[in-house]
Amino acid sequence: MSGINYSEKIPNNVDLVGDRTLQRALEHWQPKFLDWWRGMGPTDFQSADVYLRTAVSVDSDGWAQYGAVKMPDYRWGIFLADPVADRRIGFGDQMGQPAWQQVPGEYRSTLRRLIVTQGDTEPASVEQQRLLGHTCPSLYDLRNLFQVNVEEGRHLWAMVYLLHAYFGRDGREEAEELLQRHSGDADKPRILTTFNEPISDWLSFYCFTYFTDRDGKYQLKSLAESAFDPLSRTCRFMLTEEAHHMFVGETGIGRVVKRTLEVMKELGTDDPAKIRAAGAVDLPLLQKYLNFWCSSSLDLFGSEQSSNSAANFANGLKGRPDEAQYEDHVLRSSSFKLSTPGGGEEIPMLNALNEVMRESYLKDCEIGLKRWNRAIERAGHAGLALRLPSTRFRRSIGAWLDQPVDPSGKLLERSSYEKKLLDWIPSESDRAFVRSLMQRVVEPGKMAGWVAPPERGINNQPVGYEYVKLH
Ligand code: BYC
Repeated sequence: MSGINYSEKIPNNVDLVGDRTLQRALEHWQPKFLDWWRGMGPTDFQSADVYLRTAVSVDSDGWAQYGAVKMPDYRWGIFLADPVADRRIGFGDQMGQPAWQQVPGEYRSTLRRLIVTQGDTEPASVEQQRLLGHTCPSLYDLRNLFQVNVEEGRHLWAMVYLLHAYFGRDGREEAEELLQRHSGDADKPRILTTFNEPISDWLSFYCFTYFTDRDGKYQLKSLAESAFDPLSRTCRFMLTEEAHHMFVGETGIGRVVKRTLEVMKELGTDDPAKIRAAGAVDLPLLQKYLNFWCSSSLDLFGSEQSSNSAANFANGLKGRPDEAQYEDHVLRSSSFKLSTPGGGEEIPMLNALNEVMRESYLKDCEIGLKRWNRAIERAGHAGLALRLPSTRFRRSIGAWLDQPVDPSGKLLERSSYEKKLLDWIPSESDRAFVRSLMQRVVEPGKMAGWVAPPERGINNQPVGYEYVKLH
């Protein structure tokens, strides 16, 4: 089961040939996906040879094969993790009953909505990043961008497979619409706000892969717990691909910090103006980017109090990430202390699951911060340590929506909040400065001046390997 059949038009490990109707429907969608990729995917690099990894099996070890591929020839396909024998529902009111191999009628529209929302983010991120290749800081980074992009394309395939295989005509229509909405489109935007924010510079790309892909990790982990077994299996394999995206974010920001510290040492100053004049990203500017992307990604967990999340959990559709780590899997008798602008409030735990998930997400976000701050402290600049903004800061959804709160979580007078906001998130001139740094570097082994080289290359290749051959 683990092996992937690459001899078919659509590589898969779900025995697609055994279901001719489904195969035909997906083969009908395939050229539309390729048209979308050519029109909305990375611009101008379609004929480049990119050193990409491709899944060869869904085993946890050794699933990837590396080689030069032109992106439109990437073998996008359908890969589900192996089934778990006699898998049972692990949470909610139906806990202990057999997992579902088909969609129960009563949950059909909710499950479809969850799958469509997940699916919508995947092509959205490719669209957000489509121009980045033109300003890549190195061939190593360019290759990582394209790896992330083709895998987001594959994640779209994963959701489209579920829609086609389990949701009939409605599912096929939703699959079409996934290619028709576009990031930032005034008439047909992507569903979740963060996926309509432009990513026009590499600092934003590193922050997006650090914070927003990590939301992906948490959402996929919670869907991997689902009683709907095909969803669980597809999310389990998607998570193995997702790990690289967060690696790109964490090491990317780490390399920016490293380079900035080198420049500070060379100049003997921490004066942001001098650091900028030397072509590097001062740490307060990086902090603004972290504030922007972290707060935007926090919204992706939904409201603190959510009857949707309560119903999804109780019905077995969506669990908590790593559900097995908890003792109580039903949550009918526990409560959660929620902090709101009006003070504290005790609410049923079932209704607080978005917040529970947001809290564990933030803990995970701290890991990179600790690493970057160690480097900052070692360089003797502990006072410039980076921080995560409070979950109350700049929220567009939930209890803290539109509240005048500073990044430390303190409520301010609205007028002073408005005056200070651009001290906390990038201003237009900050963004213009970052854009000015974005000069394309494509000589093998060369690196832009604002980011340090990575510690090692991809798949044991040297850092100076020609990861993308531009023709
Ligand atoms: N923007 O009860 P509420 C990834 C809507 S990232 C706009 O507060 P709920 C990736 C919500 O849909 C992971 N609308 O929240 C990363 C609902 O509308 P309806 C993506 C929002 O439902 C990088 C209403 O507000 N996966 O994979 O508990 C690159 C009330 O909702 C937002 C998923 O998100 C928002 N931020 O949870 C590539 C998993 N937040 O239904 C990929 C699937 C909420 O009343 N989605 N709303 O019309 C879900 O589990 C849930 O839909 C959400 C919201 C977590 C998003």
